[in-house]
Amino acid sequence: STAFTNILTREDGGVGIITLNRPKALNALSTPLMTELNDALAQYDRDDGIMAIVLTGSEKAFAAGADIKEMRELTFMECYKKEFITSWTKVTTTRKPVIAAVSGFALGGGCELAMMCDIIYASHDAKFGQPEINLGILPGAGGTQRLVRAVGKSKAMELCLTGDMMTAQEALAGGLVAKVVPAGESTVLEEAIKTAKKIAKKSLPSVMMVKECVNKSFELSLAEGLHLERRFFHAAFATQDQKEGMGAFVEKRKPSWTHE
Ligand code: CO8
Repeated sequence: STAFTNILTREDGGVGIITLNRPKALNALSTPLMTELNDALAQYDRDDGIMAIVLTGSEKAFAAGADIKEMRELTFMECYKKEFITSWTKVTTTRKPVIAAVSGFALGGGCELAMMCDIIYASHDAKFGQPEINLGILPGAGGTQRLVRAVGKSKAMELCLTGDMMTAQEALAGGLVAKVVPAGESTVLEEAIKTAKKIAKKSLPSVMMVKECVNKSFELSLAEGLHLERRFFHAAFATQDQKEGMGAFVEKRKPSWTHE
């Protein structure tokens, strides 16, 4: 497997774990880091031994945003011609589920990267925000779009216009995160891995179909979304895992998935 310098990867029980690893820069998202992240995600998506992915950072920062030192001197023409950050979206096209385990700062592009994931778990001291306004710019990868869908217009406007941070508890109340892990025995990363392992034990085709349908709910009308879901539901009856899953239930045994 590829040697990475800005991220760490390891595998555990069918779960691929990617750790953003630029601790001195609070995991600022640079072009080299995002290129490695894209590659690691693509590798796990192709790997038959991996059923789910966890993306995390350090205790102090999931990621404090795009790398301001890299962006400082960028011109419009460079951004435009080179399509700056346009390819930083591999998380959104990864077909296996991706869980973000957020500890510390998830700011700017860090918050946006977490929002590209399918589930966000936050530690009790996680902080989310879109501070781009303080740099004379605006969010560039979903801060004005995904955040609105997650927490509603008023809270998203407040965050994007003031640059203020939101606590893990506020993020939970707003529906941005699925769980806040309190200080104590287990870390947010451990909780995310536990959930990823639970998902890794399901039939992968149904996992992927669920993910595709839920994500399409953001793009489609209700009628179109329900139609897509119904067609996938029909298609699930073409899988071996449907026969196995229902057979196992009726025969009162555990299913043994072939993922086909
Ligand atoms: N870029 C580059 N370096 C950073 C960044 C960053 N975003 N954030 C922190 N660092 C560096 C600091 O420069 C510092 O480096 P050094 O030791 O060399 O001075 C080191 O990390 C530690 O940071 P601080 O000393 O500032 O640590 P504090 O604990 O005092 O403060 C904060 C932590 C509050 C998180 C603070 O670092 C901060 O405000 N960071 C910037 C946050 C920010 O503005 N983020 C938005 C960036 S713009 C953006 O993300 C555009 C989105 C593009 C889309 C991306 C798609 C995925």
